[in-house]
Amino acid sequence: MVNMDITIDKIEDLGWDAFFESKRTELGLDSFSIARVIAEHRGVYRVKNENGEYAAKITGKQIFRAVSREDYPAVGDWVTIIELDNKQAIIQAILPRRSIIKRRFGDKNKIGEKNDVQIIATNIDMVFIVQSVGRDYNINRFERYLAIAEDGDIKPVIVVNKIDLISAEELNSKLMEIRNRLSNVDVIQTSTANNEGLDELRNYIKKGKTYCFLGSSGVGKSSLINRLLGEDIIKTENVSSCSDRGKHATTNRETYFLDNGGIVVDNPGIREVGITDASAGTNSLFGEIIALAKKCKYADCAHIHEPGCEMLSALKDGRINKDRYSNYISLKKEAKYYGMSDLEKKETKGRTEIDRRRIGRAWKLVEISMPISISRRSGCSRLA
Ligand SMILES: Nc1nc2c(ncn2[C@@H]2O[C@H](COP(=O)(O)OP(=O)(O)OP(=O)(O)O)[C@@H](O)[C@H]2O)c(=O)[nH]1
Ligand SMILES: [Mg+2]
Ligand SMILES: [Zn+2]
Repeated sequence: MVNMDITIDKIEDLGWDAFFESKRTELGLDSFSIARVIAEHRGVYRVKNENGEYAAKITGKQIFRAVSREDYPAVGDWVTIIELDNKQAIIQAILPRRSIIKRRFGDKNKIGEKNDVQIIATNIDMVFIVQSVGRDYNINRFERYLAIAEDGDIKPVIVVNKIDLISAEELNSKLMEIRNRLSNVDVIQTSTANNEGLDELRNYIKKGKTYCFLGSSGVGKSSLINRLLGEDIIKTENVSSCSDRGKHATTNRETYFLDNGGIVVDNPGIREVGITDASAGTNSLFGEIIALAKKCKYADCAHIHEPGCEMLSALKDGRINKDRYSNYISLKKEAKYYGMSDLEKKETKGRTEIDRRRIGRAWKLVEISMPISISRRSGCSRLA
């Protein structure tokens, strides 16, 4: 694997610090070897410490005891291991996480159908949220990623990439739109084609800290990391010329070590940025909207059609931005479902259960016909 030959002298070079040291001591795990999960592929974790890298697994007993996805190790985790022969190891325990980036995936329109949580990475200090200025660019998507970052208590930085593809005027209007909508976030503009903004990106990266690149497929996450590495270590793939979508060149989460001591996690492109219980995130992300919500005369107002709703009147007279409002409402709806108690979830599920049974057959047909619609999409018949 790519980073195999990178040896580290001390565990601090992998991001270990006083926080994890104290957790380890608190849990009485001082006598066990520790390592960091740097990659995952189908239930096998690659873990690394000052003695090298190991292919590690968890025990059947741990799988049996796992209640949710969060009980499994994830890339970025600190774990205690038992070293075996041939650079194999068994993961014994996961140390408490300092931060966690997770998303919900599944069909957000079909409440109760499938709402799985995926852990993207843990113990991340800063997240770079990347979009390319191409046709797939969407400012709402930044807001979704920001909600995920805030929920994980991780500082986000917006990276607008491929700026070589548009004119200075177009770029300025995009940046202005970002500044108007997302005023408290750092924004950098980059191009791996002409190296613009790469020094600025590099300046964010500090020794012993861990960074994560998030964004859709094809936006240039791996290309940016290659620039930081100083050579093309990670495989990249051209985007489809007609749809402007990436081809999912990166398939596994993988950690890279930069010369300046920074630790960087590359991620596969994310298809759908479903938020989990990001209500905390949405609360500070939409500060001015929340303030209006508090002024609303109905305590349980949904701010969608209630007559006399303060938010709707602000929307009408232009005190709040229409796009921000609609993104807020849709994120809130998602977060609300996620924040429901188990009982509420069951009730909602019960309602959809009947519908699901009724459309059971149609459901199967949809699954079977999927590859056709995918191949149609990549065949770009739209533009032919
Ligand atoms: N014009 C231009 N092309 C770029 C830039 N950055 C990346 N690309 C190209 O965009 C394509 C996709 O880049 P990747 O780095 O593979 O994108 P990714 O985000 O890692 O995609 P996945 O691994 O599929 O999630 C490649 O052909 C890159 O050469 C840029 O700044 N400008
Ligand atoms: Mg990639
Ligand atoms: Zn209201």
